[in-house]
Amino acid sequence: MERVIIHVDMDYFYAAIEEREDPTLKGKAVVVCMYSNRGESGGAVSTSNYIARDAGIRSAMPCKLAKSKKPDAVFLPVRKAFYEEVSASVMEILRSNADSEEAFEKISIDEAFLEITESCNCDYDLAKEIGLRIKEEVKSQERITCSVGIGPNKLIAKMASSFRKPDGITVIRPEETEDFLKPMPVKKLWGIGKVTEDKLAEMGITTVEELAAFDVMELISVFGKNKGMWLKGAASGQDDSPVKERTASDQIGRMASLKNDSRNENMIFSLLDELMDDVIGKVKKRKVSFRSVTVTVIFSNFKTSTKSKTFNHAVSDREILTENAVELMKQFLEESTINFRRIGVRVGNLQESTGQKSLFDF
Ligand code: TTP
Ligand code: CA
Repeated sequence: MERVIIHVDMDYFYAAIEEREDPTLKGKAVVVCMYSNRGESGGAVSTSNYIARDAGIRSAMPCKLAKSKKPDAVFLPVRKAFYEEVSASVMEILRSNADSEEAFEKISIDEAFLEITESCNCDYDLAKEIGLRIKEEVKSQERITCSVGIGPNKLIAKMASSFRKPDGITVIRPEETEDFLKPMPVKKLWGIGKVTEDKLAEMGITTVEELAAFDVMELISVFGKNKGMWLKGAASGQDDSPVKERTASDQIGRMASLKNDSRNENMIFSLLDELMDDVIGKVKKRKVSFRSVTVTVIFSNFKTSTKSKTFNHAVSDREILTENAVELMKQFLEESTINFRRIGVRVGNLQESTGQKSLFDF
């Protein structure tokens, strides 16, 4: 059956979030570093923005080497928990654009597939409009950019999204897949790692076109039945794997900036209320219940802090969300003296809601 799949990949994700949080970083090279227990000298680059990449900085490179390539770059430590929150908000935007709640598959902190076969009725012009709408929603709600790939299956969609980056959109119609894939080096085929690439090179295969033309029996003799057949199919753009959520356990979250940095309780609690409306709406729509509530505050000095509460039972009531989120937010207000810049609320440890007890059963 004909399908239309979108793959979304956020651009320079961790560094883009840091840029968004601190406008003074605009125009500068930004490198996000994972520091080891040996301190700042032992870290590796997690990611960097495109200005830093122009200077030759790459993920996994020692931070020291990155520094020597671009001494005036801004080096920042990884804030994983915070990026997870932004990811949860982005994923909710993406999920809401899929054919159904289930036609969605997050594959990493900043990438997901969604099926839009029904929404676009297999019309690729309409599919492109949906892709552009997703980009717009992510940009306006989260103030970061993403790259979108659209194609007849996950393999093509995934490869299309990395075709134009950053802030790109690439649509590959079924009749275009062959021409799209042909000139690519085999290592670009999603699923081919370094070992396979080297083995193929030994066999004289370096482009997808060469792989597609290769005798399948010979591929099977080298790689075994499953992999051999997969290689042959992938090289001609075939992929039947469904878009399917891998883990039910997930989180639903929203974050937003205050109109201006402030400790004004009315302003903070009314924004928190809006965010909770949004979160609980999504909880109901996904028919899930949750076992934890987390509140995040980003202060005017860009420090991020989170507080969580976990329950014995899964719940889905707005009352419980409100009660706990408000309490956590009050703790933040009591403990801190600095203005708040951005706040977020998230529910986690999700479970299917069917047959779930409500607040009033306890
Ligand atoms: P990627 O999607 O591979 O990279 P990216 O989003 O930074 O850049 P782009 O997609 O525009 O090329 O990875 C997503 C995030 O995962 C990235 O922002 C940081 C993290 N990451 C690491 O921590 N270490 C790594 O080696 C890589 C590749 C990514
Ligand atoms: Ca990315």
